[in-house]
Amino acid sequence: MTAGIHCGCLLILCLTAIPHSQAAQNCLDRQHIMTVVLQMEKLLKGQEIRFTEGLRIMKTKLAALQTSVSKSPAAEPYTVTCPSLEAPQYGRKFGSKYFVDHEVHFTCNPGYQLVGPSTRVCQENGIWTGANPVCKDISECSSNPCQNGGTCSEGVNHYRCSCPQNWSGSHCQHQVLTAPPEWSVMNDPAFSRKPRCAKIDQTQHCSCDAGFHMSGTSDNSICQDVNECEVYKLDGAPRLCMHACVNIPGSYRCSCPAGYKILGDGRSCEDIDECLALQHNCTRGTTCINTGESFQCVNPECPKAHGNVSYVKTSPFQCERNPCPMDSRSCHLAPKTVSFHYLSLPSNLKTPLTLFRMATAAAPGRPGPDSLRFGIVGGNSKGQFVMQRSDRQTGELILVQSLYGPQIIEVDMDMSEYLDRTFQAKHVSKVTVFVSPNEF
Ligand SMILES: [Ca+2]
Ligand SMILES: [Ca+2]
Repeated sequence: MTAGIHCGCLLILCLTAIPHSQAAQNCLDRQHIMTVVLQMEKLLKGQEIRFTEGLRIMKTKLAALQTSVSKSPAAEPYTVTCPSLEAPQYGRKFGSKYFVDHEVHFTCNPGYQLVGPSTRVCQENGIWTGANPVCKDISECSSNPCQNGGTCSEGVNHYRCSCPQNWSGSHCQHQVLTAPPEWSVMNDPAFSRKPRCAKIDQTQHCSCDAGFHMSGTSDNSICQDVNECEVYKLDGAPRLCMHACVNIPGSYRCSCPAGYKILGDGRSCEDIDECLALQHNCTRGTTCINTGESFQCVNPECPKAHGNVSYVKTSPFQCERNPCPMDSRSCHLAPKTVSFHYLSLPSNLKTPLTLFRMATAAAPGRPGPDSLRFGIVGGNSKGQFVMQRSDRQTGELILVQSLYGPQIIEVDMDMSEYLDRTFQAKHVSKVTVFVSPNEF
């Protein structure tokens, strides 16, 4: 269009530039101008055609543009979206809008672990941030929780260690023989030792001295004293000590009560015979009697004289009646001899048990009695003893109930002699039983 206007102006200039007076002068000049005008007209015509063609093309393009615009969904503005996302296998997806700046979140089912981003954001370019996450089975064993060669087995939300021989615990952390038992001495440094450890084939091997057992974990083991006294208190175990057991680090020892000594076997107790060892303080005139735990100083007295009956001491443990007047029956019926006997017994003896025998003997030159009668005639016993005849000339004092010390029991026995059914004489034995509090 601009070219056309430019050409029109050029034509007018040409025409006005020619004066009328000179036109007549030269017909050739006129001819020349006409040629130019024709050429100009031709040029203009060409310009017009091209201009018209350009307009037509432009109109067509505008019409096509108008058609395309009118056919598109003009109601909604143009928006960018991201492609839809799927929930991961064994997991869930939260969020269903896929426009710019919207977020989608991901989680996994129990027992599974999310690998990848938990959130993806739709970007302006229609692409999600990050990559799609996946839910992976949580490997409980991945941290190698089983120690000492244990085998880890996966479960849902847990694992289990299968321990090799001699190891136990949820992580195979205890040596089977050394898991701390109830009777181990804990929390006392004097009863603990460090184990001796050595590495063999990448594995730590530790051991304890005799009398100690290992406890704790394999990484942090300690040797604890075995309380032998407690171990042997368990049912069915042999008794370790006759009396008391004293636990010591790495071992034990037996102790005995005062008045007893320990024997060579290290466990048995024996009463100290203070009388034999001259460890007593009995005064002159008294006699030392050894008892369990201690001793007694005794000086038995003869029965007091009454009426025409009187006694004389013929030995430290024997009294004899003085001769009776011929006509005194009561004197003849009184015990002819009174003897004293002392027994030391432990507690809880098994019964029945014969403790004492009483016998008669024929004196030289005169016949012995042909019949004997025995009985318990005094003392403080309460049915624990019986007296019975064991043979023609002997009676026995039998313990029929267990005794428990400390206590002193006196039993007075008598033995009556008969000849031809006629009473001859009576003898009394006074037995004093010292019962020790111990059963040994
Ligand atoms: Ca011990
Ligand atoms: Ca003693």
